[in-house]
Amino acid sequence: MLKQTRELCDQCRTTIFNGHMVCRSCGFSVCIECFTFRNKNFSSNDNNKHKDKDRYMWPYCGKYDPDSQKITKLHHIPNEFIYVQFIPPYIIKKLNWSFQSYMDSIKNLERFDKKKFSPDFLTIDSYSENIRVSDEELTKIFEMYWHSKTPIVIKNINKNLDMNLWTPDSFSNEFGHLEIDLIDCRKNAIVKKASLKKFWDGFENLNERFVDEKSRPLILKLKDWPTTDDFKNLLPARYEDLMKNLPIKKFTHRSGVFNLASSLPDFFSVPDLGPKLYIAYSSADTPKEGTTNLHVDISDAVNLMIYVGKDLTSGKNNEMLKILNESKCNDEQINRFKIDGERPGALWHIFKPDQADLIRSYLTIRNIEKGKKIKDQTDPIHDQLNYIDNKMLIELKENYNVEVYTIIQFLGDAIFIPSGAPHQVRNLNSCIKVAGDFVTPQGVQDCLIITNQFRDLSERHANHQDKLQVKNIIYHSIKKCLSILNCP
Ligand SMILES: O=C(O)CCC(=O)C(=O)O
Ligand SMILES: [Fe+2]
Ligand SMILES: [Zn+2]
Ligand SMILES: [Zn+2]
Repeated sequence: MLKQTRELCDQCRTTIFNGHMVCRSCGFSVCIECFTFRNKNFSSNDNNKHKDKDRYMWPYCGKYDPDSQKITKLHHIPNEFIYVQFIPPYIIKKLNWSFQSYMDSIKNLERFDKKKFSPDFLTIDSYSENIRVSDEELTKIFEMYWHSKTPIVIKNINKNLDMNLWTPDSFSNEFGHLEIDLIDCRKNAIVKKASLKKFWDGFENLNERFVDEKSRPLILKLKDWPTTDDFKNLLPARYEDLMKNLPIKKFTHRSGVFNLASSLPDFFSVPDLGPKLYIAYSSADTPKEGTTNLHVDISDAVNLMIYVGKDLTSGKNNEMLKILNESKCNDEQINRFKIDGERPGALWHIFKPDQADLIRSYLTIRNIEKGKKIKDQTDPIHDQLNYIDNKMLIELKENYNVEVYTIIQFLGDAIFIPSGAPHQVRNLNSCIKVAGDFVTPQGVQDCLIITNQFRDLSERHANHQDKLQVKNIIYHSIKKCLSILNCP
């Protein structure tokens, strides 16, 4: 394998971990899932109008015909494919044997019940009675709950940050000259090459904002930034400040021992797991629209509220309290605002991964009822086109028994989102958040499930690319563990 690459399936573009099928004639290589699907799929697409693809949407096999000296376009015949592996079979066998023996030796360990829904998420204070709780202590608590797929909030992470680095002014002074694609949250459309200075000018000031055709100030979002650059290279001082303060380091840091992504050897192209900035204006006035629609991320993630802008809720008295009450968040969160005077940044709804299919059914039926056409290779969660408002949340509970974690993210709160958990966000004030992805032993199974779901999305889908390479991560993590445990 070449340095810094990953091997992709020529059909679905998912990373090939090891075994795959290769056409003897043209070298077209497909993953086992694509091959099996093609082999079993009798309901081919007879209306196919794609001239370079066959009825199964596979490219034709370019076979050189020595008689006509032309390349002929033939259908691929599964029988003419050969099975190829990157890793020699005896190594896989040995690893499997070591793994099974080790698992047998620990089989009496207590198993956790993952399915239980605890109605409330867990909030931990990283500054208990004004004393900083050590990361070891926080990690112990985190490890007790993370298998249960419950979101975890750790408060007061901002206490030791160098806040001069994280203000709108500091970003504007350093990066204001750039022109960057932003997102218009109302329309879910891209605003091409917008001035970052103007974006920052409008962050806490409605009069400075870009406006739409009806002269309404736009609700803009800069997401996943820096998009392609490494945060560490573009914003080194902020990276250092963040890494010093990001909790649960053994899991969240790039090199954390329980971040399985750290097991990938150097010769693989490293997946970009962030950190990334999410900076967006408030959507407090639009309760039916989210800052970020319902979606599932590819791995476990942590999102830290690093700056909350001025309250712009039309200057009305108690407007924010009204919004919080309507959100049905719990009393503890209301009191953080009402009594402790903390600054609410964003409203999160997080669902357990095993509720995703019920949510899919609900949204599909609702979209059909609204006259929307359901296209092939789309998905009501992965398409990120739906925001579930309060009325819909009630319908989901009443008709599908789907529960939701409603979380207000205050300044300094780090929210841990379990892999596979559908979630959506509505900013109640303009916010600067920073988020990082990581792969935990407790969450890796859901990463695999999501990777397979992304594989089924159309090629044009933003989520289609398998950037995480979770199968490689699993293989190399097991290998590393067994060698540390000194298993034969
Ligand atoms: O803050 C947002 O708008 C989205 C954040 C999010 O989805 C995440 O961090 O995974
Ligand atoms: Fe997310
Ligand atoms: Zn494939
Ligand atoms: Zn071929």
